[in-house]
Amino acid sequence: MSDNLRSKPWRKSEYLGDKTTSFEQKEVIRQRLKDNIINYKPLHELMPLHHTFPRVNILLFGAIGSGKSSVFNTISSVFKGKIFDIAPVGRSTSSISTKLTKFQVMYGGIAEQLRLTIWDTRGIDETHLMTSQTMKILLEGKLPDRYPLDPSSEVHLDSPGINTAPTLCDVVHCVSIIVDASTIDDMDDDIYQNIREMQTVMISSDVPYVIMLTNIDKICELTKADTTNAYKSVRIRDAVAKVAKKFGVVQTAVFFMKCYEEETFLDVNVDITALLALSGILHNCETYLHNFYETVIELSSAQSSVEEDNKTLKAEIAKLKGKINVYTNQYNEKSIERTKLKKAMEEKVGYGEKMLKIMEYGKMKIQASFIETEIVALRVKRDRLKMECTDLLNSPDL
Ligand SMILES: Nc1nc2c(ncn2[C@@H]2O[C@H](COP(=O)(O)OP(=O)(O)O)[C@@H](O)[C@H]2O)c(=O)[nH]1
Ligand SMILES: [Mg+2]
Repeated sequence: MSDNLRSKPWRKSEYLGDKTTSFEQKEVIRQRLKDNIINYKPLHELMPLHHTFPRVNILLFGAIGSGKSSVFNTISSVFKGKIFDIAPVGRSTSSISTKLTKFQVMYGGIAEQLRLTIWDTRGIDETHLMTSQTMKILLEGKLPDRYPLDPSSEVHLDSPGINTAPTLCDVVHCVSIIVDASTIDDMDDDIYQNIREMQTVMISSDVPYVIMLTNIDKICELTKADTTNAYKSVRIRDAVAKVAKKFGVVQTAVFFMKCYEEETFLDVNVDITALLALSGILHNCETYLHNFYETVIELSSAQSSVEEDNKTLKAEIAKLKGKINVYTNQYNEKSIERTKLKKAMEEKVGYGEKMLKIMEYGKMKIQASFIETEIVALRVKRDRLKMECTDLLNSPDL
């Protein structure tokens, strides 16, 4: 395969234009892509006002060593703004992550989380292929975080921690099948057949899946030098075409990224490529939720209305505070006026005019106290909502 770049990207992206992008422009693109995902709310455009579905669940599935944990670590690093390895990454053929781990992606400090969860699994090898039953249970969201997952052995549904009544919030909304781009041709046949078999389980469970190519830096020097070159690289284009054919998917269902392995600093090109791939996965999660629209609405309302109402109340309070400032100023002006009037009265100047001013002042005073009452009522309402929020956050269902 030839190693060269096309003059125009073989895959169009609204972010990466045809022309060479400067470093400064790339910084802006990275921020825009990050902001889009930070502000991502599942099925947001189709939600009634104040409704939010909590988060989407993305399962990483593939052979041991294909780069599943690295995919999570890379995404996590992008949002942390520094290299951040949470999921253990193994260099040997036997994976070190044996438990199903449900990772939250944090951004801008420990308290903020993206509305997505990434599920990392141990992965499969020749002697530990996944059974259809295990995949089905996994997709149904019955297995808790930290469940010791041996893909080849049976899951006992009476084991502790099993969620026997999962809702649409608990299920997998998209599977990302991780494939090492440098070993597409050398993939063990048992592993390949197992992934194909699992694809049929995903189809019968209505869960969309995509292919995620890792190690793209290993098959293209130009991509190694600048990861966004992957969009113009003939080698990456050919690898995408090959893997799409191998797994029976359309080429647009194949995404790719270079994972951080030994770097100590972030690279804007690695970040952009990873963010574009994650955006593609989120798009597939949206498709899933769209198919279960009614249930999504049902599950969204209860949790979010309190949160949204609280925000609205805060905005109302801020507005009222502004109003009260205006009234206070007017009140003070009137007080000064009153003092002057009193003085004028004492000096026995035009009695009718003074009376009018005094009445105006009284009106302002009533208005101000009315606003005060409104503020107190809103505070009570807000505090009640805050308590409701706390109850909800502590509820075992969340
Ligand atoms: N050069 C390079 N190495 C990668 C990439 N993705 C993963 N690796 C390396 O591949 C090895 C296996 O990755 P790991 O995430 O542990 O695979 P897992 O078993 O599927 O979780 C590790 O040494 C990673 O650093 C990549 O995109 N480029
Ligand atoms: Mg791993």
